[in-house]
Amino acid sequence: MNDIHRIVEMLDSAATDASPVDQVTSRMPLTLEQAYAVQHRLVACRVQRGDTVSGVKLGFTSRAKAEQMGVSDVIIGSVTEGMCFANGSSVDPARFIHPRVEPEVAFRLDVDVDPGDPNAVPVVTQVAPALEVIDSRYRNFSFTLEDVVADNTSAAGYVLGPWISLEEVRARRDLANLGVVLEIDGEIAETGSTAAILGDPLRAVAAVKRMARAHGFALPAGIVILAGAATAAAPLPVTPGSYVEATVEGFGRVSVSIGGDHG
Ligand code: 0L1
Ligand code: MG
Repeated sequence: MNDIHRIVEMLDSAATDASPVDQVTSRMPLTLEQAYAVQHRLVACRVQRGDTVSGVKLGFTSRAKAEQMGVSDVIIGSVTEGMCFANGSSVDPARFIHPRVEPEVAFRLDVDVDPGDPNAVPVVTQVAPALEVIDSRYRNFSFTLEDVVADNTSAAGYVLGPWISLEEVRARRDLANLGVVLEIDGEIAETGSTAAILGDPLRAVAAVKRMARAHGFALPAGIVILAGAATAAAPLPVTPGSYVEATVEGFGRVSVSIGGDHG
């Protein structure tokens, strides 16, 4: 069994058992290329169990988070149908280790895009408010850039609000300067602006194509693009009945409540 295979098994079990592990790079070096190879294999494990890739996500899209990590570029990961919770539905926190939630903007890719084709344009015409649940499989959320890439960029769940026409939004508002509020149990947990997402969330679409080309991701029509967080992530409450809601100014709300047996 080679090292990559062992890392994939470790991170896959950590996610399925909701049990944290030590960061990979504390025991062995990992290049960025190897980290993406681990990530692709982890996602393949999910697909083998019957899940389907439903989209891609970017991380480190805010300057503050990139600086905190000492990185100058975004990272890319995959999200699956099994990670998608319906808007307003209830999620069992027992499936996570130490979940955090962040308000995001999502796009839907309208056309198949060959990331290697310089003329291929990633067209998006629909936009939605979104919540992303991140849950590092590493103890204490402690990782290097390579660790977090290997761990599929901490992807653990997402919720999409109503899709609306991008054209309609842009006719009325500046997509790059919309207020975003994250509320937990009716209290404001975080506030920010869509400007925190690469200066303009639409830049995420081009960044996804560039990252997909660099790191071997497919971009079929219909996938979701989670553009990145508009505020810092907040701990996802684990008390049943808790309620998390994000509002993106001018285009709606998205929410999830906490269910399950945990108190
Ligand atoms: O989606 C994100 O912005 C998270 C990227 C990974 C870093 C983290 O887990 O905080
Ligand atoms: Mg995110």
